[in-house]
Amino acid sequence: MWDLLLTDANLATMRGGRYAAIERGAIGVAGGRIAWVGAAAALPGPAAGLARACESLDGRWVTPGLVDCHTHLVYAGNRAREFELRLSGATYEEIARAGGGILSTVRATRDASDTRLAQQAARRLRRLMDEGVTTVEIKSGYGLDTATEMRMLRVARLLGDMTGAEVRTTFLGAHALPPEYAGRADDYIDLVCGEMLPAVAAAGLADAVDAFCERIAFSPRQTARVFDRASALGLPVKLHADQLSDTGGAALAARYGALSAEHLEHTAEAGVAAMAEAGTVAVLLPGAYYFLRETRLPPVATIRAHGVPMAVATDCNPGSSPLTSMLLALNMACTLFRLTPEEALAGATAHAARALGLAATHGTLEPGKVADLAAWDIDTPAELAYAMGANPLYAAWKGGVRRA
Ligand code: DI6
Ligand code: FE
Repeated sequence: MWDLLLTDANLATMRGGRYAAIERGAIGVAGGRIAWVGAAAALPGPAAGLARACESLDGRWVTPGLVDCHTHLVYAGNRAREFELRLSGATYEEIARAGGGILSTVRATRDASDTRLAQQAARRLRRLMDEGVTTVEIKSGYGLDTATEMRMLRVARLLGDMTGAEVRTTFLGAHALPPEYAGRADDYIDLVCGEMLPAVAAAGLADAVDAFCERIAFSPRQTARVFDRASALGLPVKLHADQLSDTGGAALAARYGALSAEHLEHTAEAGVAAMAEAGTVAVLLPGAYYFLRETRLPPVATIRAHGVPMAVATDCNPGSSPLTSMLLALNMACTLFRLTPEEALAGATAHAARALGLAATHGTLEPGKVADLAAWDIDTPAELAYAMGANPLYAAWKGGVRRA
């Protein structure tokens, strides 16, 4: 006897990163997992006898719950003033070098109470969930001292309890150089490796470790030191790679067997080939490309040609992508980066789960996987990427429990 049976649903199962659609399908849920998926005609008996609860979805589409695999959504304050400055000609890099940018958010975050941080972040997370997100990755990186980095990660974990979303946390201590270490980047990396990483690992606060490898942040050599320490502590790595310039970040990430390399606007073919070899997912962040008015596109055709799985995420953060809509990210992935709507949806489900190391349990509609589901008022799955500003979410389930 299943706990729940959804019938009269069209399913975009996203198996193998394709729609792999099943029309007139059904899904059985037991113990929070998907127990059965298939055409309703193939159900092993009359619906009423199979589950304690039965719900007809009247021909709506069901997809896996969306996975936003790259966000910085815990922070205080905002950067609307910086947005104005950029619109009158200042660049993101210039603002960062003048002590604004990420460091202005660091000041606001250090000053904010846990309660305030959690309230502001929960509002952003609920916006994502309103559009079918059931799993979200959240990075630290606006504390840049041990206490505040750990506070950010604790708040991120707390958000899971507050909202019912599944939260995966990433330690991003190497996001920017804090003012107290100005001119001493190697000393700061000593702190990240010698104090922050061991403390974060001992407290079990991070599922992965990230760094910003960029000329305004940390060099490949400094990034490698962080990755060596993370690997020694048994934590998987991922990297903000080649966003503003080609520092060889994608290849560096691949060398460490990274789960993912992200942004990639300036990645050359050799970096993509290394990712293919290592099984590293390419995480595309069209919101940041759009909001920074970038012109250099990530090498999508090359990524596709090498068979590297592409994920799509919001990069929700106050400076380069104040975006709380996965559906808009899907639209932008298509219009700006030329993904197909099918690739975009795979990037928000199957491949996003892979980017978080959750491929075995999340991201597709398959028996045995966690029953994270989204039901949509649409006629074709391509509509999810097509309609701008629409929200066709009808219902969402996290672990088989209805959330929206
Ligand atoms: N790249 C980004 O796009 C975000 N972090 C990063 O390393 C931006 C973070 C910010 O501007 O606050
Ligand atoms: Fe980011």
